[in-house]
Amino acid sequence: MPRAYVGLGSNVGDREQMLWRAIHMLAFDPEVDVAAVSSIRETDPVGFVDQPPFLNAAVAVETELGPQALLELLLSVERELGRTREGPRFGPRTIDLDLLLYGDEVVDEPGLTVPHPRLHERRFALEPLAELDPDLVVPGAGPVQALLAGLQ
Ligand code: PH2
Ligand code: MG
Ligand code: MG
Repeated sequence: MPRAYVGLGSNVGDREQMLWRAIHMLAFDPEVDVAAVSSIRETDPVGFVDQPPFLNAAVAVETELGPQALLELLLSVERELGRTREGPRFGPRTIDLDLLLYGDEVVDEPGLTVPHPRLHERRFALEPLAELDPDLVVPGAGPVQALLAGLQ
């Protein structure tokens, strides 16, 4: 079954509860198996720096849902957890679920780019991935370990 990796982030409200609620909602979906959950780490905000620190994690999921259907599920979980799209780009959010990797597939469609276009430059996303699978390779970018080693 295809294995995908989802990055989770929260920096508004009860951050840890948000992450766990999202993970439980994914696990509850009949078409998704949550195969592994990384540890949760606190990270400094990247991109839009004047905002509270994030909690970040990643999960490995096995699913017969294709990349678009999996994205729809992630967006619906975000909505159910009260995520709104107001505020600045990269700004504060109760919950963010990003499709980081979908097997070794490369997807470039309106609304969906896989691997996630900023994954290779984001320690907060690469570290939990490397924890889940140290041998992961990001299609088009290289081994996750090498990407981490290249960040200053
Ligand atoms: N998400 C962003 C922007 N900046 N910084 C950290 N540390 N963690 C995030 O999850 C994050 C961010 C946009 O999705
Ligand atoms: Mg994000
Ligand atoms: Mg997102």
